[in-house]
Amino acid sequence: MTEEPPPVPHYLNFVGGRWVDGERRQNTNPARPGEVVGEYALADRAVVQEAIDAAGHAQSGWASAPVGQRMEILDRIGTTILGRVEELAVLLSREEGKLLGEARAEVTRAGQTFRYYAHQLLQPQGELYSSTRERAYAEVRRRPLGVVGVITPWNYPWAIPAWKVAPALAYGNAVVLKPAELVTASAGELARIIAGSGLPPGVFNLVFGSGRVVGEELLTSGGIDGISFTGGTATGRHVAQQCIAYGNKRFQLEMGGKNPLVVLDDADLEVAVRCALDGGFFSTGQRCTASSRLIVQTGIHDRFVDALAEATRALRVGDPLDERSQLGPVASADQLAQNIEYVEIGHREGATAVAGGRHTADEGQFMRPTLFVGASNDMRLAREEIFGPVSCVIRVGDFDEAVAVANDTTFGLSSGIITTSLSAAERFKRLSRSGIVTVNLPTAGTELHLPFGGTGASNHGPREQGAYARDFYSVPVTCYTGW
Ligand code: TXE
Repeated sequence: MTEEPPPVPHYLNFVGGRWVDGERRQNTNPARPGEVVGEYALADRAVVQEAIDAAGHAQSGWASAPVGQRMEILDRIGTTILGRVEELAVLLSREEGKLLGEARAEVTRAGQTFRYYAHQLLQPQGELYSSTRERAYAEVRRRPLGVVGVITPWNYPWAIPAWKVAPALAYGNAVVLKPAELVTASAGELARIIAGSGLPPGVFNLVFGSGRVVGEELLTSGGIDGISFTGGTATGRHVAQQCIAYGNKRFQLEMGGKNPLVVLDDADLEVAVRCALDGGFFSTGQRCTASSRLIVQTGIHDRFVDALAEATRALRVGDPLDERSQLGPVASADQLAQNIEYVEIGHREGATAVAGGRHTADEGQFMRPTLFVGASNDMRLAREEIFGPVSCVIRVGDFDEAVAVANDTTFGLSSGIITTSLSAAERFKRLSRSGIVTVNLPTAGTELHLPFGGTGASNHGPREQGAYARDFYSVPVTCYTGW
């Protein structure tokens, strides 16, 4: 049995079914610096190891629990989240700066994800084959991966942990979750809900702390069988190296993007502007699927730039809890500094800001969305992930040039095209090198039942979400049977 969690706003580590205290840190509201959202307890290396050991002890019992019980628990977690959307969305908004509407959608998605994986357990779990030998057959079964370390970023504190933890639990694994330090209240609430779901102690564990201490312990511990990571590309590369060096762990990496949105001459201008605005600036540009490169054909270029610049300037930046706001604050001071630096780089590289531009001190942690024109694809502005509300327009002559520029990136997460030509849309789906392709829709905005992931520097390992998630969280076992 688990103990009662402490009252809000103190969030503790959850280890082997117990709440474990540690050195306390505070978590503040990016929209109102100084307002404390919650306090969380840091785990040290010993606590992390305790969590890994607890997971190791609990995993096989959980894997052999009746499917009905596993379904019921996952369903209960999802239903509890869905019953508390409003309250959890306000907390998420205060903690990360997300607009309340976006926060509601995200928390809802997390609840639905747990329920989705509850029902995935009723899908076929293997395949039956004939054998080339006489009086024999073969089957491919699935065995859980084991103990999974889940390392998550700050930009989707509910959706990303949910789409990793839910399939991990569904397929019989035990989990140690390490969330980003900016969003510990959301993770703490998720842990409380899981703690009250009837999940056996040790199957799910939560440890708070830095990547350098807590994350590193997960990467190097012999008790971890696999790591599922979402975050920056440089960190992802390090995760890969450590996983190989320490026990050849399985790893799955979802990293950055520099996603192109192509606008052809035949595009519906209104659709193009709506998609560029959403993909580039909504969620303050803090989405790995954000479209920060707008690749626009000459014939529509000037009309598109004029309309988009006007729409960008009209966006209301403000308190994320105010339903009239369209853009909230930047999630952290570090991220804001990075965004400001990239705007300066854009100016230095010779691009022209037609909306937004230089940041002023009185704007606090809020930033006006910035649209650059006259960019070329070799500028840093067009090559490096900014992760803020900064887009740049690159002018191209025709479809072939647009595709070449779109594909000229080390990343490959998402790409989009705005066109009324069925033929152009079809050719783009075939020629784009990214893992997600959209037509007349923003490059951001994925659905939980479909695979999510990229190519190149955006991804390593099997896809996340949907039925594809099973490929990471389980190991195929080929069985031959003679009779
Ligand atoms: O990410 P980090 P940060 C990109 C975006 C952003 C940049 C940095 O460009 O500006 O990354 O953001 C943990 N061992 N994205 O600093 O550091 C860390 O504690 C183990 C894109 O937030 O990659 C956190 O839990 N773990 C991205 C997680 O890794 C370590 C979303 C991600 O942190 C670790 C977020 C280590 N040595 C940022 N170091 C997306 N693709 O959506 C850090 N971590």
